[in-house]
Amino acid sequence: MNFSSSRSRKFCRQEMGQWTGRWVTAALLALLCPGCGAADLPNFVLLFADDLGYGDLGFGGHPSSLTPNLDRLAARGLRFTDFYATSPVCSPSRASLLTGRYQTRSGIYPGVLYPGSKGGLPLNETTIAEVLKPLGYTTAMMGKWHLGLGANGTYLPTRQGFDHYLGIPYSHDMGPCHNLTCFPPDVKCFGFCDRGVVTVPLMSGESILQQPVDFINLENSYSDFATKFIRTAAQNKQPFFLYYPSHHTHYPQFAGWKAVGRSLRGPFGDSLLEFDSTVGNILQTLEDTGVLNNTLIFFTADNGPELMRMSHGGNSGLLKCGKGTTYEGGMREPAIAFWPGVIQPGVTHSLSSTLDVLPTFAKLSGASLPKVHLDGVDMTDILFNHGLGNRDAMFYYPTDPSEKYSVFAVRLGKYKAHYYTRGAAHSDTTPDQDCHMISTLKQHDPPLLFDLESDPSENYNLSPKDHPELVDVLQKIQDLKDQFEASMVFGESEMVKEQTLHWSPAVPHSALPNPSAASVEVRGTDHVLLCD
Ligand SMILES: [Ca+2]
Repeated sequence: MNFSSSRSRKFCRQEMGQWTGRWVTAALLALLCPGCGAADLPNFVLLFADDLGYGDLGFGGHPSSLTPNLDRLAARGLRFTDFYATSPVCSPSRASLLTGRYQTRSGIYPGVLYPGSKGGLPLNETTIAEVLKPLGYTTAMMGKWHLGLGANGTYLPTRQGFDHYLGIPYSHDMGPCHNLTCFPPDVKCFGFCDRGVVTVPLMSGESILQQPVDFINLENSYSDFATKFIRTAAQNKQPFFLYYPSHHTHYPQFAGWKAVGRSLRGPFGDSLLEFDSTVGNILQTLEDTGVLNNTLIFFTADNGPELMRMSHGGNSGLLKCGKGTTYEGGMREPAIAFWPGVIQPGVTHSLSSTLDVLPTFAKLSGASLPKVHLDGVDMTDILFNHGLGNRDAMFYYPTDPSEKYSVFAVRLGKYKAHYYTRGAAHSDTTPDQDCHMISTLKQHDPPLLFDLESDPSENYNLSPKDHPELVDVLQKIQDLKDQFEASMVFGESEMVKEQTLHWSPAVPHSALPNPSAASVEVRGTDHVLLCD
């Protein structure tokens, strides 16, 4: 696991290590060590699981999940106990991860984008890939985009700073799946996916490679794509950013030959294992190419488990409810930062969020921050000093944020105040009826208040009547909420724009459930996007 084959670079690193006794930013390194060029900029691998709960992983205590590679990252990296996504559903959570801004600013609300959505993440939003590109990074993404498709691929990853893309541009249940094979040899996908739309495509860049996608071999394709990308970047001594938002473990689960039947947990466990195997392949490739010690790997997930799928959904562990809700189970996620020799193994209880990834990568690379209102803060104090970090509060938006209701809950330190609560269909079927769709919107005045350190399950409301000492806490939270709301400028909603099936990726008519659903133009073996 050589840091670099260059003796001068090793010398520079050793000198810097002696000088600081710990990590320094790449920008500072470049300033003090002119011999260390672009190849010394850190690489970034961002792993983003889908609908994965706080209790789903082996290191999180799940008894039958099999995640040896994520467990390895957790054991040798820094594990976050108090890490949050910004939304309990997919698209808005992804918008915040890639921009460092709440989804309300970029207009990725309410709900999620669909194959026929006209809107997408606005091109004037700056993604992590676009932050890194000016420094000479090569960038790639594989997996689930879900930030829009648009006319002629207007909103695809290739238009948002990613040099290379292989993946499904939205959720893999957003197309008919009842006749598709999700597990070998020929186990059909469980349940019903969306109908009345085209089958789900696999895209390379802005062209369609397959439609419908071949679920059995999809993960192999991703692993090969990652291997090739990392090897090429390492050979060219070019810093890189690989973003892998996985389709696993969103419904319907799928897996290939190497994972099917191998976990004790059934389809969800096999799907999770297959994702884990790609994590292992990425780790091995980083090691084989000699760049592992110059690469930060960050892992987390977009939102909590879809409990309505029962054993085919995930598990939020001791947290209340799951996907679709602003209870902890909807938005609090497992997270790991792994950088051997640089980030010391351990556990941090510091409050952190997907919002903080962009500012952190920018700090580590010396990149300029976008000149917009960022909601994320730099996590380097947490990563390198195991410090408290710079985040004081977390604001919980529901799936349908509005200026009228604003945030449903606020976390300040160990306290969380719920101003509104509501169940969700995504979290139906659990014994706790608060999670269910029948639990309609309820306002709380004074807010429900929970101490998440002594009561992470949000069981015991601390009423100010019984706890007068907490009146000040509630006031501080209210002040923060007022301040946050004053800073919030809602972007125009991208979701309410017109939806037309003609915006969907085109496919050969023979592959369509309804041949009139899309038009097609074939060039060689690729099918291109057409919009009427
Ligand atoms: Ca999701």
